[in-house]
Amino acid sequence: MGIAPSPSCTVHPATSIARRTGDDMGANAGDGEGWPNALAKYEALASSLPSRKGLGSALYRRHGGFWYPEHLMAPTLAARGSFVARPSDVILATIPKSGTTWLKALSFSVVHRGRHAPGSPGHPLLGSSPHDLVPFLHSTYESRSAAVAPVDLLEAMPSPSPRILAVHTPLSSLPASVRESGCRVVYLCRDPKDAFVSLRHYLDEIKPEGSTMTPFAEAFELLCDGVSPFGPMWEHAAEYWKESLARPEQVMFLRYESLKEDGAGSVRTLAGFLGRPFTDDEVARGVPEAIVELCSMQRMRSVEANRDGKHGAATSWSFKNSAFFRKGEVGDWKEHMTEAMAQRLDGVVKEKLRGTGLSLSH
Ligand code: PPS
Repeated sequence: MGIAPSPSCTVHPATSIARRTGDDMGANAGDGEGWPNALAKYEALASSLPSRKGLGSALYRRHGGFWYPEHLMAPTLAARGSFVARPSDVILATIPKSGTTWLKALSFSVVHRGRHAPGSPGHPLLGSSPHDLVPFLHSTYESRSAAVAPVDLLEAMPSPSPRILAVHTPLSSLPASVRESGCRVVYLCRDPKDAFVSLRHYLDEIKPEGSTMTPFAEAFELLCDGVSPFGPMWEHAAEYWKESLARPEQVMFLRYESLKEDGAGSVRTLAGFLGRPFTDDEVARGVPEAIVELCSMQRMRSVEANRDGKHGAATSWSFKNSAFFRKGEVGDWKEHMTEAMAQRLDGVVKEKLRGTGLSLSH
């Protein structure tokens, strides 16, 4: 069992936590010889961690003060044990259902716009899922194949440079090299009520055949208790929020609702943070707006790879990419939660974030 991160901590504690918990045992977690033996060791460690029923059909494991879907615990620990970040890397961090897919598409378009103009018919986002263009770090570590060691896969990535990777991992459990390398981290949060409703729909859609979902009311209670994927969600956001204040050049804090409200403005801010500000000429040509349009729900939904393609085809949990695109609205929680539930969750989140200056409810 890991050490719970301190809510008031603004300094990245990953290195010291790794030493204390011993979950860096697979120094060779990524190399060919040690893999997948190292994964087996991480799986043994993961299965020894405290567990609890989750919000959908899967069990959660607790590590470092956060709850992880069971199948992602070992890959997350393995990534932490061996991933070596580069200064040029871009890491996108979210709690599930906060707009990860959208942020992946936007970041890819911004970073690679020199090579792929957002209006071009051959743009990669019109042929591939954002999740294939910007993989989750943990997905690389889910591979059981001895032939493809995660470190080699990650080293071979990408063409084109820089690497853009996504994580749901709490800041305090990221590989230490993320902070040490100085690479940029973009965090996207969303109103917890909408994220919860979105999560429930998603979990229901992707649940393995024959499995049953935790009832809605029970799942809501778990959420309010801090039990959610990579949650407590307020703690997850607070860690990144504090880091974005302490190290604004490395960590940027974004909101789903702001992206909806001012897409082009948000994309311009994102581009600046990523060291690729739009030129006056690009602004005059409407490039930020073109990126917003390319990554819009409507456009993304119409792409065949997003409609019929599969996510996680190489892993044990595979489902259709269409599960990542539902409504994409702000305030959809009103269709699924009572006012009393909303007030309860808002109250819990407000209380937990007291003194941080952060508010998550929209
Ligand atoms: S995941 O599984 O964590 O990667 O899911 P994530 O992408 O974070 O969240 C899915 C929700 O984001 C909505 N979505 C979008 N909103 C706006 N624009 C675009 N392009 C977009 N793409 C996905 C998606 O519909 C889910 O939200 P809900 O509320 O369920 O519609």
